Amino acid sequence: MAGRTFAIGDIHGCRIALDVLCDSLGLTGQDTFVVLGDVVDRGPDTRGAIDSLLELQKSCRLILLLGNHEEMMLDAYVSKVNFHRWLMVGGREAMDSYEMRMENIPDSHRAFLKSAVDYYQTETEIYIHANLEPEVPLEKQKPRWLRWEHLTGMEYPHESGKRVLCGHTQQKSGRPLVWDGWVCLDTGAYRGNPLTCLEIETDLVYQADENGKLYSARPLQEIASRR
Ligand SMILES: [Mn+2]
Repeated sequence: MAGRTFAIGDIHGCRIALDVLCDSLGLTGQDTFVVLGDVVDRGPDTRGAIDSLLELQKSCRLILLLGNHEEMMLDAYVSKVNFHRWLMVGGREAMDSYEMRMENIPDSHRAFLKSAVDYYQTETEIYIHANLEPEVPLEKQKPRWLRWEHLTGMEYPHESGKRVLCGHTQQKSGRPLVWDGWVCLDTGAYRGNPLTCLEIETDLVYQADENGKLYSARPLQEIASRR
């Protein structure tokens, strides 16, 4: 049996939703699980979310993209100014899960964040955290676009013709946003919305929330909001 491919939107410390979702998927060594970035910050349990992904890494092929929040967390090691800036934009909640001490962050967690990549692609899809310039080849994209630039929902399809999967631009509706050549899977899990995962081969959407509720799988075209 050929493996499945999943992309999951911004987790932001929602460990319970992540665990419920992943348990329901039954991932195996054949499957690829693409984490679109922003695993850390804002939500209740950054430490737990990273632990869960480290565990998941043992049972499937896990690809972690670098989100702007992972970037800020790694930069927090570099200077006090960075550290305090990060605390104000969600880092405080992350640090709470480590009892507010950088020394409590396990080396394995830091190494995991450092292993994150800028993008991932297949024959048919491109996976990024935030956004990209549609006319620029993936290899030449600027880090600022890939990690920080918000979507307008009116971007053109990428020049490669591949479908772009991304997170970062929070969909307060709790539904993925879809338009020509694009899918955004950041559904704002940390603010009470469901966490969203898409199975690429079937376009089925899987969702769970931080209360532990698992939603039934639904076709992307049914559940998505559109531009
Ligand atoms: Mn982000």
